Amino acid sequence: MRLEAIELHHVEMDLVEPFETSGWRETTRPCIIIAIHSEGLTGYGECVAGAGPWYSYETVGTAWHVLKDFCIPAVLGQDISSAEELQARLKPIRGHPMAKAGLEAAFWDVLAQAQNVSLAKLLGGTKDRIESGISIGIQKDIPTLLSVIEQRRAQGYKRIKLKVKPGWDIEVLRAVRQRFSDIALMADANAAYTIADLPHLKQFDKFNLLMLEQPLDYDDLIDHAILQQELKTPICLDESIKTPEDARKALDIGACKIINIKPGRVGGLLNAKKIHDLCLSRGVPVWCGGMLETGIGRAANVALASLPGFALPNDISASARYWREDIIEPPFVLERDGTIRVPTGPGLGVRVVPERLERVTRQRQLFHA
Ligand code: OSB
Ligand code: MG
Repeated sequence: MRLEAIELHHVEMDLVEPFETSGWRETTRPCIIIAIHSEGLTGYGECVAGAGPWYSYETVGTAWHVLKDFCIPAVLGQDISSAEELQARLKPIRGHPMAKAGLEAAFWDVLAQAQNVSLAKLLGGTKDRIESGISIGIQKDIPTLLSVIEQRRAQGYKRIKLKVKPGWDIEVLRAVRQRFSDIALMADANAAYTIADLPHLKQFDKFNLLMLEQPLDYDDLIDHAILQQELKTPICLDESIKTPEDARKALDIGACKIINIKPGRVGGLLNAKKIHDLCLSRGVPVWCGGMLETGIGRAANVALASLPGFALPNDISASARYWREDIIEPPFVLERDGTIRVPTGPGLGVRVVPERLERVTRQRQLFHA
């Protein structure tokens, strides 16, 4: 497929409610929507780099720069027939996985459309619906959190993930378990602890958690392996797994028992699939994480999560959990059984609504071959 034109949209959308983690708080979500025009088709991808370098070093600003000055020149006007080929062209560019992943996602969409298959099918997906979980940010107090959980459970979310940090952890989990003794519950620390907190972290074992996500530093594997030895609760790594090689090393040294796969964090859907394949071959469960995506990124995540190794509920919630109005149609909705349907139409299988994309676009740039 000849990549005739590529367009970048710097988008900003207001979240329906603020989202707070151990390290940052977001009220509006920026992202870059990438459109690839090829052979009369348009493919869309989302770059999930955020407003600041809080989750990882990438930001909308660094991703825009790297896309404009390096990634796009490496592929524009080229005839590229597979994601492997696209990845090879981007290989000289070190790091910047979110920038690369957004571009690769747009390519996957256009490739699937050209073959008249859904992205899920092209990736090797086997499920027609995916398990939907919800990630609940840090709240102002415990009563507020309990009512948020109550409301989300009533909506049908089958797995609840709580953001934790020192001072918002043991007491919170105890209160949640007292009120909801049997819900599927997990915690995500976004790297808020160190190995010196080991005695404190051992207390997490009392709450029957599905897993504890990324307790230690964002690039650590070694201390996680030490911690996992001492914890009954399975550790799930998010930030620390940036490549398929990281995943292999983490599993080899016992740094985690579960991996959260985010295409943006690992440099694209192809690498995401490689991590999935590795974990499936080793009997390690994976699930798809989220970065508060618009419907474009969400559609790609849903397609990915339809692969057989995605054995645990995903951080893929309904569009309404994030946006008053998504930029795609139809929006993703939660089915009564706590799942989200995998679109079956060609490519992403959802329609990007041009007026809505226009309305949330702050800046755009078109690159012609
Ligand atoms: O650590 O998983 C995370 C959102 C933004 C950045 C990092 C994370 C998250 C979430 C929300 O937990 C996942 C979602 O619903 O998109
Ligand atoms: Mg996380």
